[in-house]
Amino acid sequence: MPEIIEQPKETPFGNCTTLQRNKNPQTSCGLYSHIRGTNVSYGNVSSLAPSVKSFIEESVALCQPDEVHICDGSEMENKMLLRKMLDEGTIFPLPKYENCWLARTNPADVARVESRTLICTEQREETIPTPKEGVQGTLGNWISPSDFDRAIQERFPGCMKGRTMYVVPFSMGPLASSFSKIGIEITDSPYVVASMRIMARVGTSVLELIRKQEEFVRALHSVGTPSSGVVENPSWPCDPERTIILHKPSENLIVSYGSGYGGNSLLGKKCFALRIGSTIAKREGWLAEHMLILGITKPNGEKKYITAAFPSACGKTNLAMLNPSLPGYKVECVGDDIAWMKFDNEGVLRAINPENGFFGVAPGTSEETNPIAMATIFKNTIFTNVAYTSDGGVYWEGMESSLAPGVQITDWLGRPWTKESGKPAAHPNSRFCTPAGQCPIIDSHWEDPQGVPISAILFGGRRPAGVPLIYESRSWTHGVFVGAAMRSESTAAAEHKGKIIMHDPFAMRPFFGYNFGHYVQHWLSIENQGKVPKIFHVNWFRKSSNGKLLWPGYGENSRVLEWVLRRCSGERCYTDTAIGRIPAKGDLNLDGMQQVDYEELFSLPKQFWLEEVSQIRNYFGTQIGSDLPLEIYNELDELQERILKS
Ligand code: OXD
Ligand code: MN
Repeated sequence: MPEIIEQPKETPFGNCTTLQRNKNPQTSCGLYSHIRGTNVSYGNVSSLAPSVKSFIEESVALCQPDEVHICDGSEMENKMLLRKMLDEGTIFPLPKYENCWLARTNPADVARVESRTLICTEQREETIPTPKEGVQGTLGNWISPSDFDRAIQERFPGCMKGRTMYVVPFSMGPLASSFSKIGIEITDSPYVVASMRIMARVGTSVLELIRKQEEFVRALHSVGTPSSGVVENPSWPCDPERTIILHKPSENLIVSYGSGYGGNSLLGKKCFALRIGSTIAKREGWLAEHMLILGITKPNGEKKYITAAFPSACGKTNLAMLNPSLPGYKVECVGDDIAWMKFDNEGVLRAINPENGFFGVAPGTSEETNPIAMATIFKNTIFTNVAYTSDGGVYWEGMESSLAPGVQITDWLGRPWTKESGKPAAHPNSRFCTPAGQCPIIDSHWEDPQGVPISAILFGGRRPAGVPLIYESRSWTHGVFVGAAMRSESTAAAEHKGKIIMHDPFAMRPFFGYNFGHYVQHWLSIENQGKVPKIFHVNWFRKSSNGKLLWPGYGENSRVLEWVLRRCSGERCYTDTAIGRIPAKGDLNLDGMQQVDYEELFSLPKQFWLEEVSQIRNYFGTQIGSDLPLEIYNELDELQERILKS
C-alpha cells in the first residue's frame, strides 16, 4: 500500500494523543481541556456556544469515549483522519486517481435500514397515517417517547469506549443563505467525519454561526458495539442486530446507532435534510424534497430550472448531469438528491441543494451513461463497496469498457473476481462520495443564497408497463395527486428484495418526517403561497411486449425536457388524455432518432389504467384512510371516470 500521507513530525503541542494536532493554534488549543473528565484531543472547547457544549457533555456522559475531537474542517484534520482509517484498515488508497479511497463495509452493513428507522412523537398519528385494521403500515415507523428513551439506554451507554468521539459542526446549504440550517453530528466513525466533510459544509465557521443564533439540529451517531462486546470486523465496526435510526422532530434531534453506511450515518442527508427537514418545512411553510435540481438552457440562451423526484437509484444523478443529445441544449447541475424549496417575496418558488457533495450509486455509472459523473468522481472521492482493480483503480458493473486489458479485479468483499464469478463485482448499492463543486457542469448558481427559480417539477419512477414517457398534470391539485400515487420497481438502495412495483409517494416513502396525509395537505396549501410550477410525470423505463426498453433514456431525455420547457412557456403542444396531457405525435422532437415506437410509448391501455386506479384506491384506503385530503380522493374518482369514458 503506497504511503500517501506525510505526518507532521513536530507540532506546537507535542505528541501526547493518538491524533496528530493541527499546527494552527487557533483551532487546536484543546490540549489541556476536558469535557466531563474526558480529554479533548483536538479543537477549541472555550469557543463553543453553551448549547453545543452541553450537547457534547451529555453525549460524553452517555457514550464514554476515550477522547473528544472537535472538528475544524481543515485539510490537515482530514489528512489525520485518512491516516487513521488507513492504519485501521477502513480505507485503501486508489493510486490510479488523485486523493481517492476505497472503503469496504461489514457485508451486513450495506444499505439504509428502513424497518429500523423511526420517528418519535407523542401521538402515533402525528408520525404515520393509521392503516386499516389488519394492514401493515408502510408509510414510516413510529416510536413513543418512552420507547425512544429506552432504545437509547439499551444501546448507547459506553458504546464509544476505546474510541474517539468526533464533533462535526455542519451546515445544510451555503452558510450565507436564509434557506440553510445548521447541525452538529457527534460520531465515533472517522469515515463518517471524512464523508460529512464532502457532503456538507463542515468546520469552525459553522460553530461561529451557532454562537450567533444558538439554534441547531442535534445528531448523535455511533457505529455501536455489539452486546457481546466482540467487534467482528474491526476495520468496520457496527452492530447490525441492534441498528436503529431515531428522529425526534419536536426537539430537532437525530439518534443513529449500529450502522456506518451512509444513508444511516451521514445524518445531514436523509435524516436531517429530509425527515427532520420536512417537519421544519411544514412548520415554516416550505418544502424539503427528495429531488434533483437542474438548469437547462435552450439554444436561444433562455434558461429554466427543473426539479425531479424519483425513488432511490432510479437515475436522479444521471438526469441531474444530463448530456443533451438535442443540439444547442445545455444542462447544468444544482443538486442530485435533495431540494429545499420556498417562495420568495415575489411569489417565485426558489430552491437550493442543501448538500455539498454527491453520494451516488456507482453501478451503472459509466462513460456511456453518465460521462459527467465519470469526469467528477476520480479525485477527492471516497468509494464504498466497489470492486478494486490491480492497477489501483475501481470497477463496477457498467464500467466494462473502461477496463484496461490484463487488469485483475478484486470484488467488494475482497475476493478475486472474473465475469464468470456469477456475482456482481461491486455491491449493487456501492457508492461514490464526491464534492459537488468538482462536477464539470455544476451550475454557476448552485451555491446562490437566494436559490434558483423553479419552473417545473417532475415525478417519476421505474414503470416497465403501462405508464407513458411523459404526461403533464391538469392542475396543481392533480399534480399533487400524481405525486401521491407514484409507484416504482424496487431498487437496491434499501433492504427490499426482488423487483416488485412499490408505492413510493413523492419518492419520499422512506423519508417522511411526519404523517403522509398531513404532508399531502401541506403540498396542496403551497398553491396559496405563490406561483406554482407545472407538474409532470416521466417514465424512462417502459418496456415493449417483448421486454425491450421503448426509450433509450440518458441524453435523449433532453427531448422530454424540451417539451417540458415548451409547455412552461405556454405552447399548446399537447393532446388531452384521461391521465393528463401528453405530447401529440409530432410535438416531441424525435429528429435524428431511430425506431421510436411512439404509439406504444404513449399508449394508455384501459385495463392497465383501471387496475392502476384500483391499486391506488386500495393503497390510499388501506394505508392513509381519512388522513388523505378529500381533494386527492376526488382526483382519483375523476381519473377513473375519465379512463372509463376513454
Ligand atoms: C440515497 C437514497 O442514498 O435515496 O440517495 O437511498
Ligand atoms: Mn436519494
